[in-house]
Amino acid sequence: MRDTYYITTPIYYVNDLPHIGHIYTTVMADILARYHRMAGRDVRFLTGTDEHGQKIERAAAAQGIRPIELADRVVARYHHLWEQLEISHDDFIRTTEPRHQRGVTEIIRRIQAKGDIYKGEYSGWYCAGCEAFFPETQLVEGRCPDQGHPVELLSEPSYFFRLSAYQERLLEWYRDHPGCVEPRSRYNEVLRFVEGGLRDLSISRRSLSWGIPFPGDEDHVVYVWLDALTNYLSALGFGSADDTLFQRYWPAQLHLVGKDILRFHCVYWPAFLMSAGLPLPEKVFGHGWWMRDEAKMSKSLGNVVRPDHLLERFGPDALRYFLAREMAFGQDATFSDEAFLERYNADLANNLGNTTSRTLSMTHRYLEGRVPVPGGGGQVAAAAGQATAAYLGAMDRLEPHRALEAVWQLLAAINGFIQESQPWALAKAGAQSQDHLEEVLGSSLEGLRIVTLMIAPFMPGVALRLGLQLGLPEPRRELSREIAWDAGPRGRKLGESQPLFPRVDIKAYLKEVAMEAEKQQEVKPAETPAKESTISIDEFARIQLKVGTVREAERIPKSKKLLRLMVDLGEDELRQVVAGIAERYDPEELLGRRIVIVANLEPARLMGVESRGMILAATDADGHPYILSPDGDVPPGSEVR
Ligand code: ME8
Repeated sequence: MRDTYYITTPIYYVNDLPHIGHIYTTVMADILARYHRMAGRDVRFLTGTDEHGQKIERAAAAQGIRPIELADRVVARYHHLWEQLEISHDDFIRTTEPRHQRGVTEIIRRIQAKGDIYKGEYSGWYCAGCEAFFPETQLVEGRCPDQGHPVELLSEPSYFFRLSAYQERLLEWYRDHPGCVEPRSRYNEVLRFVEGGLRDLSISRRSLSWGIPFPGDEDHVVYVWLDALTNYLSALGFGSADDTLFQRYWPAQLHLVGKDILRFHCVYWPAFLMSAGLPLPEKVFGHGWWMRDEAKMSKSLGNVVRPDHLLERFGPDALRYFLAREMAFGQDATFSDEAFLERYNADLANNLGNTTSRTLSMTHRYLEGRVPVPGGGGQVAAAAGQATAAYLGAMDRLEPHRALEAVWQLLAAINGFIQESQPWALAKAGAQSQDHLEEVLGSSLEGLRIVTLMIAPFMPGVALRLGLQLGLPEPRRELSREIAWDAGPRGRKLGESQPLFPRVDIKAYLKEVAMEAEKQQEVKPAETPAKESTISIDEFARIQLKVGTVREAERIPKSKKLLRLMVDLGEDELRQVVAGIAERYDPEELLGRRIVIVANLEPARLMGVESRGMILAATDADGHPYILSPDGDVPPGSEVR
């Protein structure tokens, strides 16, 4: 293995705030980056934001601000979140930075010099949700085949990249490098896709202004995916005067992405690189999706989990652990608060928390905090040997969930050993059992030292605190040496003990969250305006009222009043709105119905579900809602005035 390790996450769109999906990729990349640093490698870990393109331009316009203002706001949230989650990235790239523009200009210059760019006319479908072009034959029921977003017809002059010329070379690359796309099922998908034939790719847009000017023809901007993918190079100084980092770290060892953007990373990206005469990345790993209500959690569907309350209440390490453990790396998983809380109590409070606290407190009590030498270690040493081998193998094979399983097996072995050996009885038995007592506590503590080391990439904060309690110095980036039995410093004393994960009363917690949400949902009576109070036409004009069609409706669990609706607002917008109408309307009767919504209302969370708008309804004297509908067949998205 080369001694540098360059790992990247996708750069995230700034059309909306981050959710669990973005956190997942970034946390997993962080875990791998930390692991490789501990193993002594020269790691470079990059994340960032993707700020150009139609999607961002439209999202900004909908909020009445400039795209860069929207980007600045969302980027600030990303920075804050990565700090809260202890993400240890070395760089954060924004595609609006000059260094990035230089990189994009340089890659296009090289591709052009190779003769792989020509001017033509693009005529076909475009999905703004995926920022991708689709031929008519690929559409599914008139929508984009990847994620079911609406598509729009485009017809404009465009620059094309000769992707078709790279079909054979790509197939060769996949065959010669069977590990270049993982997991295996995704590798097969990519292979099949390319075997099916490649068309040339439109790489410029004329009808869009929010992007990097196309070198040599400023009437066009660079297609957002060519722009975005190049971040992996431009962040290393590619195209800039100083390209030391580029020389040192390119090609990347791992592009970690979600499976939604595999084609861009495994087909377009290597083809661009081949054309530009640059080395290809060693591996693209496409992980699975976090699902909610059996649909992919996504910003455009609005069914996303925002991490705020979990982070606030349980801290970054519990969330990081849950994400890494619950999802088999590469497969899909469902996110639920209940699953989080159960794992928290079982794995963290109980297995990790109790095993450490009982071992530490006995050592304080019976040995005044002195850590005995671990000796041969018997069954704990054997369990540690197995666990560390399994852990290292799993981390190197990109199976972090299996690595955690191995750590928890070791914890179970330590716990079982304590149970069997009964140190409390040995302590009572006095001097003749002293050696045995020291042996038992010594090997349990040594097992815990190894556990601490192995959880460090996953839960850096907890590992640090646990390390202090065990009287350990910080790990020294020599994992393979430190992870061995009896490799800890001799003659040390324990630090002060503190509980790591206080148990949660799950029922009480869920009730508390539900009550808080109900409270938020109670509409505070507006201050009664004075009778003569009027608003100007300009003030009224600020309220965006739109006709929408209800596409999905369902009750929100644990709420009597609330329904979650997905409202089609025309163009490419499907909007999630929570409405307090469940006492009078059944979800089924609302499907297909035209309604009117306040479209530019500040987003709010009701019972933990995000609502981006409000449905207009009249209320009778008993407070029953009556939904307003247009008197005729106006299309969704029509303005109401
Ligand atoms: O696609 N489950 O940005 P994006 C798991 N800008 N991971 C998820 C997820 C989910 N439900 N939802 C999102 C883009 N992700 C482009 C990338 S890269 C050169 C340009 C994660 O903001 C996952 O990593 O839509 C996915 O690939 C990424 O967020 C998409 O983020």
